[in-house]
Amino acid sequence: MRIAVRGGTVVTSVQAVLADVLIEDGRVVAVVEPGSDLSDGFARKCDEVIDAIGKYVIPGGIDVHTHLGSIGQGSYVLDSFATGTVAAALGGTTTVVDFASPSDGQGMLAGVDAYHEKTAGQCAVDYGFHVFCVGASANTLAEMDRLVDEGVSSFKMFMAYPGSLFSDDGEILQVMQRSAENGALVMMHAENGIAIDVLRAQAVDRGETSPIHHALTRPPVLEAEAVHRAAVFARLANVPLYIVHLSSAAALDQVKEARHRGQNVFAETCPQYLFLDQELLGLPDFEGARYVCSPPLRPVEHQQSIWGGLAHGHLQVVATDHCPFCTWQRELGRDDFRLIPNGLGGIEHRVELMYTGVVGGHISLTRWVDIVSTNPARMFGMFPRKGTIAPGSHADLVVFDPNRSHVISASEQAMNVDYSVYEGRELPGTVDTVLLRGNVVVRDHRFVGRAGMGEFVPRGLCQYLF
Ligand code: DUC
Ligand code: ZN
Ligand code: ZN
Repeated sequence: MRIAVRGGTVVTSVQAVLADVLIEDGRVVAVVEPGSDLSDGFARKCDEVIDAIGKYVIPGGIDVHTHLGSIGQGSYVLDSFATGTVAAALGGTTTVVDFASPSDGQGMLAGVDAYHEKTAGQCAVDYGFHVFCVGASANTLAEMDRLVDEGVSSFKMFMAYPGSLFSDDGEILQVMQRSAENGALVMMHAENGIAIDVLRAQAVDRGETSPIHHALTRPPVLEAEAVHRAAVFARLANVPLYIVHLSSAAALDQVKEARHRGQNVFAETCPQYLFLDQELLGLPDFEGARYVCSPPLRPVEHQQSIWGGLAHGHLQVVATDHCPFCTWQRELGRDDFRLIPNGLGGIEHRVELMYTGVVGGHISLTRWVDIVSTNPARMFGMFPRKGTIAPGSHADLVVFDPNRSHVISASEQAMNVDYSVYEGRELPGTVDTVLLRGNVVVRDHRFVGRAGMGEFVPRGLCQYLF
């Protein structure tokens, strides 16, 4: 199968150039001057020529933080691998890395096996796994080694949620020490869960049970403290550290400090921390419950700092933490915000939302590609198979129309959730065509792929060290 994508501006993390992309058997074979003899000759013997004139051609988006079909928090995510990966494709994301979450008492290896079963034949885009790592038993540490060998090379730990996913300081240090040996990357949910639980109980005792108290009892200082503590352990163990879903200016300052010390401390943020703010949790009639996620949405002034962090390289990745719950599921916490299942949906809009940052002057075109595709690929051991457009790389491509705007509406979304936290927001550009390893999966904004086209991506070690 030979395809040529012709006449577009090819944007990678380093440059934007007018070029034709020539594809054979799922891989990029050449990126050449438009109209060159090579391009013309290839096009004459092609199965398909895609016209990208006036459009950007970027590497397929990589969303390294999703929770498709996950079970927990008294409810379950209705957006499954089948539905969520179609939404991903429509939004220009061709690879997701989801969290295999072992059920109670199940080891990490068994948890990953269960996720292989759950995803088999389901996914419309390529997919990999991280694993939730709770505690540091001898078995857990041994399983880590095995999983790294199997291409599952990153482990999420929680400084929040005492009594369930929480690991204590000693356990975190031990897992980091093991990662110094096996090369795994520790991903940290950095919030001080012990202190947060005290604040939550005190709030409920005072009768403060509505959704806004979810945010007020998880203040930025407890995120910043946890980032600092995790960075100290990473320094002791001499390993890199990846902070997930960074939400606040104070937490960002801690990342910057660690990086100034010379540490490989990295962080991702999510579109919700750039486009939504804490006031939404105060909406009347329990509508605020729709915006509950952890860490919580922050007061609007944090957004400027987070954009700055992305622009200046202190933050490296934008992922969605896609974990949507329907309105009826939020009802679980009508009388007590602690019972509202938390997480927001966004897998369908990340690439287009972040392009808003280019139009708004927050980030450059190449930085956009960097944070939605190239850095995630490098951070999680997929580069240069993924995350770039170069000879030999997977032909995961997005043709993006910067001149066609559209408005987000739940009535048109593919994500399996009954509302959109971005309802009514205008996006200045639109994903037009998407290729997954050389197969057209989105054409004219319509999904034309199929479940099962997505393949498991065994990943190597983090390639992002400086
Ligand atoms: N952390 C996540 O990464 N996702 C959902 C909830 C949470 O605490
Ligand atoms: Zn988390
Ligand atoms: Zn998450």
